[in-house]
Amino acid sequence: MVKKQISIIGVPMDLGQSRRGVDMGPSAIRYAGVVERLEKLNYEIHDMGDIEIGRPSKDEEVNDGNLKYLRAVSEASDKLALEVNRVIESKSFPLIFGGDHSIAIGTLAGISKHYKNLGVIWYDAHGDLNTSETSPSGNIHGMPLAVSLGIGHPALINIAGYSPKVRPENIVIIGARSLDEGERVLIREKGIKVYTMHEIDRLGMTKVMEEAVSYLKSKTDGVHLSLDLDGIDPSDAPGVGTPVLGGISYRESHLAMEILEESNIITSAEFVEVNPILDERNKTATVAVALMGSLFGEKLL
Ligand code: EXY
Ligand code: MN
Ligand code: MN
Ligand code: MN
Repeated sequence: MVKKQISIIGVPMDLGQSRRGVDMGPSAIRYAGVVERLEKLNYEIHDMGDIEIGRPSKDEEVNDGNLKYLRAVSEASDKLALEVNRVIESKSFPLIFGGDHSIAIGTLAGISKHYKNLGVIWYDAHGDLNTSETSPSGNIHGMPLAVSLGIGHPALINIAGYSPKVRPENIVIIGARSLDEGERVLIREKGIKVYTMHEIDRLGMTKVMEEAVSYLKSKTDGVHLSLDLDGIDPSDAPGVGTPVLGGISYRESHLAMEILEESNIITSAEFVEVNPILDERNKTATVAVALMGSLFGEKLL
Protein backbone atom coordinates (compact mmCIF):
# COMPACT_ATOMS: atom_id res chain seq x y z
CA MET A 1 0.00 0.00 0.00
CA VAL A 2 1.25 3.47 -0.84
CA LYS A 3 1.41 5.56 2.30
CA LYS A 4 -0.35 8.90 2.21
CA GLN A 5 2.13 11.74 2.04
CA ILE A 6 2.24 14.86 4.21
CA SER A 7 4.83 17.59 3.61
CA ILE A 8 5.62 19.91 6.50
CA ILE A 9 6.75 23.48 5.84
CA GLY A 10 7.86 25.68 8.75
CA VAL A 11 7.48 29.44 8.46
CA PRO A 12 9.40 31.25 11.24
CA MET A 13 7.65 34.56 10.61
CA ASP A 14 7.13 37.11 13.40
CA LEU A 15 6.97 40.36 11.40
CA GLY A 16 3.19 40.30 10.91
CA GLN A 17 2.65 41.31 14.53
CA SER A 18 4.38 42.98 17.44
CA ARG A 19 5.36 40.24 19.90
CA ARG A 20 8.63 38.50 19.23
CA GLY A 21 8.93 34.74 19.70
CA VAL A 22 6.25 33.43 17.34
CA ASP A 23 9.06 32.78 14.84
CA MET A 24 9.98 29.84 17.09
CA GLY A 25 6.54 28.27 16.56
CA PRO A 26 7.69 25.71 13.98
CA SER A 27 10.45 24.45 16.31
CA ALA A 28 8.03 24.22 19.23
CA ILE A 29 5.56 22.20 17.15
CA ARG A 30 8.28 19.84 15.94
CA TYR A 31 9.56 19.49 19.53
CA ALA A 32 6.02 18.50 20.60
CA GLY A 33 6.41 15.39 18.46
CA VAL A 34 4.39 16.05 15.35
CA VAL A 35 6.37 13.83 12.99
CA GLU A 36 6.21 10.76 15.25
CA ARG A 37 2.52 11.35 15.91
CA LEU A 38 1.58 11.47 12.25
CA GLU A 39 3.89 8.58 11.32
CA LYS A 40 1.97 6.43 13.79
CA LEU A 41 -1.13 7.15 11.73
CA ASN A 42 0.63 5.59 8.77
CA TYR A 43 1.51 8.73 6.88
CA GLU A 44 4.80 9.26 5.15
CA ILE A 45 6.10 12.59 6.46
CA HIS A 46 8.44 14.84 4.53
CA ASP A 47 9.76 17.66 6.67
CA MET A 48 10.83 20.30 4.14
CA GLY A 49 12.41 22.47 6.87
CA ASP A 50 11.77 26.18 7.28
CA ILE A 51 11.31 28.99 4.78
CA GLU A 52 14.03 31.60 5.19
CA ILE A 53 12.63 34.88 6.50
CA GLY A 54 14.47 38.18 5.98
CA ARG A 55 15.51 40.15 9.08
CA PRO A 56 14.70 43.75 8.21
CA SER A 57 15.94 46.63 10.34
CA LYS A 58 13.63 48.30 12.84
CA ASP A 59 13.22 51.39 10.61
CA GLU A 60 11.56 49.22 7.97
CA GLU A 61 8.75 48.58 10.45
CA VAL A 62 6.39 51.19 9.03
CA ASN A 63 7.38 51.46 5.41
CA ASP A 64 4.12 51.74 3.54
CA GLY A 65 1.15 53.44 5.15
CA ASN A 66 -0.23 51.37 7.95
CA LEU A 67 1.49 48.11 6.93
CA LYS A 68 4.37 47.03 9.17
CA TYR A 69 7.22 45.17 7.46
CA LEU A 70 5.28 45.07 4.18
CA ARG A 71 8.31 44.21 2.04
CA ALA A 72 9.54 41.38 4.26
CA VAL A 73 6.06 39.87 4.59
CA SER A 74 5.51 40.10 0.85
CA GLU A 75 8.87 38.44 0.08
CA ALA A 76 8.24 35.63 2.56
CA SER A 77 4.77 35.08 1.08
CA ASP A 78 6.32 34.67 -2.37
CA LYS A 79 8.74 32.04 -1.10
CA LEU A 80 6.08 30.16 0.82
CA ALA A 81 3.70 30.17 -2.18
CA LEU A 82 6.40 28.58 -4.35
CA GLU A 83 7.14 25.90 -1.78
CA VAL A 84 3.46 25.07 -1.18
CA ASN A 85 2.92 24.89 -4.93
CA ARG A 86 5.77 22.38 -5.22
CA VAL A 87 4.27 20.23 -2.46
CA ILE A 88 0.87 20.10 -4.17
CA GLU A 89 2.48 19.26 -7.49
CA SER A 90 4.21 16.33 -5.79
CA LYS A 91 0.74 15.09 -4.70
CA SER A 92 1.54 15.50 -1.02
CA PHE A 93 -0.68 17.14 1.61
CA PRO A 94 0.73 20.58 2.58
CA LEU A 95 0.92 21.08 6.36
CA ILE A 96 2.29 24.50 7.29
CA PHE A 97 3.48 25.66 10.72
CA GLY A 98 3.63 29.34 11.72
CA GLY A 99 4.77 31.81 12.52
CA ASP A 100 2.15 34.52 12.73
CA HIS A 101 -1.03 34.41 10.66
CA SER A 102 0.34 36.68 7.91
CA ILE A 103 1.80 33.48 6.45
CA ALA A 104 -1.68 32.47 5.25
CA ILE A 105 -1.19 34.99 2.43
CA GLY A 106 1.58 32.82 0.97
CA THR A 107 -0.09 29.52 1.82
CA LEU A 108 -3.31 30.43 0.00
CA ALA A 109 -1.35 31.87 -2.94
CA GLY A 110 0.38 28.50 -3.35
CA ILE A 111 -2.77 26.44 -2.94
CA SER A 112 -5.63 28.23 -4.60
CA LYS A 113 -4.58 27.97 -8.23
CA HIS A 114 -4.81 24.18 -7.93
CA TYR A 115 -8.56 24.38 -7.28
CA LYS A 116 -11.48 25.80 -9.23
CA ASN A 117 -13.34 26.63 -6.05
CA LEU A 118 -11.20 26.55 -2.93
CA GLY A 119 -13.00 26.61 0.41
CA VAL A 120 -11.40 28.01 3.56
CA ILE A 121 -12.15 27.28 7.22
CA TRP A 122 -10.70 30.10 9.32
CA TYR A 123 -10.54 28.90 12.94
CA ASP A 124 -9.68 32.05 14.85
CA ALA A 125 -10.70 34.49 17.60
CA HIS A 126 -10.26 37.21 14.97
CA GLY A 127 -11.58 37.87 11.48
CA ASP A 128 -8.19 38.80 9.99
CA LEU A 129 -10.20 40.93 7.57
CA ASN A 130 -8.50 44.30 8.09
CA THR A 131 -6.85 46.51 5.49
CA SER A 132 -4.32 49.27 6.04
CA GLU A 133 -7.32 51.65 6.22
CA THR A 134 -9.25 49.72 8.87
CA SER A 135 -6.42 48.13 10.90
CA PRO A 136 -6.00 49.53 14.42
CA SER A 137 -2.43 48.14 14.59
CA GLY A 138 -0.84 48.07 11.13
CA ASN A 139 -0.05 44.41 11.85
CA ILE A 140 -0.38 42.31 8.72
CA HIS A 141 -1.41 39.18 10.69
CA GLY A 142 -4.79 40.93 11.12
CA MET A 143 -5.22 41.15 7.32
CA PRO A 144 -4.58 37.81 5.53
CA LEU A 145 -8.21 36.84 4.93
CA ALA A 146 -8.99 40.25 3.38
CA VAL A 147 -5.83 39.95 1.27
CA SER A 148 -6.93 36.52 0.05
CA LEU A 149 -10.25 38.04 -1.01
CA GLY A 150 -8.26 40.50 -3.12
CA ILE A 151 -8.67 43.41 -0.73
CA GLY A 152 -5.45 45.13 0.33
CA HIS A 153 -2.07 46.33 -0.84
CA PRO A 154 -0.98 45.17 -4.34
CA ALA A 155 2.26 43.72 -2.90
CA LEU A 156 0.12 41.35 -0.83
CA ILE A 157 -2.90 40.56 -2.99
CA ASN A 158 -0.85 39.75 -6.11
CA ILE A 159 1.44 37.09 -4.62
CA ALA A 160 1.88 34.31 -7.22
CA GLY A 161 0.49 36.65 -9.87
CA TYR A 162 -3.26 36.27 -9.40
CA SER A 163 -6.08 37.58 -7.24
CA PRO A 164 -8.39 36.82 -5.51
CA LYS A 165 -7.42 33.49 -3.95
CA VAL A 166 -10.80 32.74 -2.44
CA ARG A 167 -14.43 33.79 -2.93
CA PRO A 168 -16.35 35.18 0.05
CA GLU A 169 -19.08 32.52 -0.23
CA ASN A 170 -16.42 29.79 0.17
CA ILE A 171 -15.21 31.02 3.57
CA VAL A 172 -16.36 29.92 7.03
CA ILE A 173 -14.95 31.67 10.10
CA ILE A 174 -15.23 29.70 13.35
CA GLY A 175 -14.59 31.01 16.87
CA ALA A 176 -14.73 34.76 16.24
CA ARG A 177 -15.00 36.95 19.33
CA SER A 178 -12.88 39.99 18.48
CA LEU A 179 -13.79 41.92 15.34
CA ASP A 180 -12.95 45.49 14.37
CA GLU A 181 -15.60 47.75 12.86
CA GLY A 182 -14.14 47.57 9.34
CA GLU A 183 -14.14 43.78 9.56
CA ARG A 184 -17.82 43.73 10.54
CA VAL A 185 -18.66 45.90 7.55
CA LEU A 186 -16.74 43.55 5.21
CA ILE A 187 -18.42 40.45 6.67
CA ARG A 188 -21.86 41.98 6.05
CA GLU A 189 -20.99 43.39 2.64
CA LYS A 190 -19.51 40.11 1.35
CA GLY A 191 -21.93 37.79 3.16
CA ILE A 192 -19.15 35.78 4.80
CA LYS A 193 -20.38 32.91 6.97
CA VAL A 194 -19.24 33.39 10.58
CA TYR A 195 -19.83 31.16 13.58
CA THR A 196 -19.00 33.40 16.52
CA MET A 197 -18.67 32.05 20.07
CA HIS A 198 -22.37 32.86 20.42
CA GLU A 199 -23.33 30.30 17.77
CA ILE A 200 -20.86 27.75 19.13
CA ASP A 201 -22.39 28.07 22.61
CA ARG A 202 -25.92 28.07 21.30
CA LEU A 203 -25.77 25.30 18.69
CA GLY A 204 -22.88 23.25 20.03
CA MET A 205 -19.71 22.40 18.13
CA THR A 206 -21.18 19.30 16.46
CA LYS A 207 -23.92 21.30 14.74
CA VAL A 208 -21.56 24.16 13.86
CA MET A 209 -19.07 21.84 12.18
CA GLU A 210 -21.74 19.78 10.44
CA GLU A 211 -23.26 22.97 9.04
CA ALA A 212 -19.84 24.29 8.01
CA VAL A 213 -19.00 21.04 6.23
CA SER A 214 -22.29 20.86 4.34
CA TYR A 215 -22.04 24.57 3.45
CA LEU A 216 -18.64 23.99 1.82
CA LYS A 217 -18.83 20.41 0.59
CA SER A 218 -21.14 20.84 -2.38
CA LYS A 219 -19.54 23.97 -3.82
CA THR A 220 -15.80 23.45 -3.31
CA ASP A 221 -13.23 21.06 -4.75
CA GLY A 222 -10.75 21.49 -1.88
CA VAL A 223 -10.82 23.06 1.59
CA HIS A 224 -7.92 24.70 3.41
CA LEU A 225 -7.98 24.72 7.22
CA SER A 226 -6.26 27.80 8.64
CA LEU A 227 -6.14 27.22 12.38
CA ASP A 228 -5.00 30.10 14.56
CA LEU A 229 -4.26 28.76 18.05
CA ASP A 230 -5.82 31.92 19.53
CA GLY A 231 -9.18 30.53 18.38
CA ILE A 232 -8.81 28.21 21.35
CA ASP A 233 -9.39 29.58 24.85
CA PRO A 234 -6.22 31.01 26.45
CA SER A 235 -6.61 28.60 29.38
CA ASP A 236 -5.95 25.75 26.94
CA ALA A 237 -3.65 27.61 24.52
CA PRO A 238 -1.83 30.38 26.43
CA GLY A 239 1.14 30.71 24.08
CA VAL A 240 -0.33 33.17 21.58
CA GLY A 241 0.37 36.86 20.98
CA THR A 242 -3.24 38.07 20.87
CA PRO A 243 -5.22 35.97 23.37
CA VAL A 244 -8.96 36.61 23.74
CA LEU A 245 -10.99 35.23 26.65
CA GLY A 246 -14.06 33.09 26.10
CA GLY A 247 -12.70 30.88 23.35
CA ILE A 248 -13.23 27.39 21.99
CA SER A 249 -12.18 24.66 24.42
CA TYR A 250 -9.57 22.00 23.80
CA ARG A 251 -12.30 19.35 23.80
CA GLU A 252 -14.53 21.24 21.37
CA SER A 253 -11.52 21.70 19.12
CA HIS A 254 -10.81 17.97 19.11
CA LEU A 255 -14.40 17.34 18.18
CA ALA A 256 -14.14 19.91 15.39
CA MET A 257 -11.03 18.21 13.99
CA GLU A 258 -12.67 14.79 14.23
CA ILE A 259 -15.70 16.00 12.28
CA LEU A 260 -13.40 17.48 9.63
CA GLU A 261 -11.54 14.19 9.40
CA GLU A 262 -14.78 12.26 8.94
CA SER A 263 -15.95 14.73 6.31
CA ASN A 264 -12.88 14.07 4.18
CA ILE A 265 -12.94 17.61 2.75
CA ILE A 266 -9.64 19.03 4.05
CA THR A 267 -6.91 19.20 1.40
CA SER A 268 -4.34 21.43 3.17
CA ALA A 269 -3.85 22.87 6.65
CA GLU A 270 -1.84 25.38 8.63
CA PHE A 271 -1.40 25.87 12.37
CA VAL A 272 -0.29 29.38 13.30
CA GLU A 273 0.46 31.84 16.09
CA VAL A 274 2.21 29.38 18.44
CA ASN A 275 4.57 31.56 20.51
CA PRO A 276 6.73 29.42 22.84
CA ILE A 277 8.06 32.51 24.67
CA LEU A 278 4.54 33.26 25.91
CA ASP A 279 3.65 29.62 26.48
CA GLU A 280 3.57 27.39 29.57
CA ARG A 281 5.90 24.43 29.05
CA ASN A 282 5.10 24.14 25.34
CA LYS A 283 1.41 23.59 26.08
CA THR A 284 0.14 25.42 23.00
CA ALA A 285 2.39 23.51 20.58
CA THR A 286 1.31 20.31 22.31
CA VAL A 287 -2.34 21.26 21.79
CA ALA A 288 -1.61 22.01 18.12
CA VAL A 289 -0.04 18.57 17.65
CA ALA A 290 -2.89 16.81 19.47
CA LEU A 291 -5.39 18.56 17.17
CA MET A 292 -3.38 17.48 14.15
CA GLY A 293 -3.66 13.93 15.49
CA SER A 294 -7.46 14.17 15.35
CA LEU A 295 -7.44 15.95 11.99
CA PHE A 296 -5.43 13.10 10.50
CA GLY A 297 -7.50 10.31 11.95
CA GLU A 298 -6.18 9.39 15.41
CA LYS A 299 -8.69 7.22 17.29
CA LEU A 300 -8.63 6.00 20.89
CA LEU A 301 -10.17 2.64 20.06
N1 EXY B 1 -7.91 42.86 14.75
C1 EXY B 1 -6.64 43.20 15.39
C2 EXY B 1 -5.70 43.85 14.38
O1 EXY B 1 -5.97 43.80 13.19
O2 EXY B 1 -4.69 44.40 14.82
C3 EXY B 1 -6.00 42.00 16.02
C4 EXY B 1 -5.61 40.98 14.99
C5 EXY B 1 -5.02 39.75 15.58
C6 EXY B 1 -4.87 38.74 14.47
C7 EXY B 1 -4.64 37.44 15.01
C8 EXY B 1 -3.86 36.48 14.41
O3 EXY B 1 -5.34 36.37 14.36
MN1 MN C 1 -5.51 34.87 12.84
MN1 MN D 1 -6.30 35.30 15.88
MN1 MN E 1 -12.48 13.26 20.78
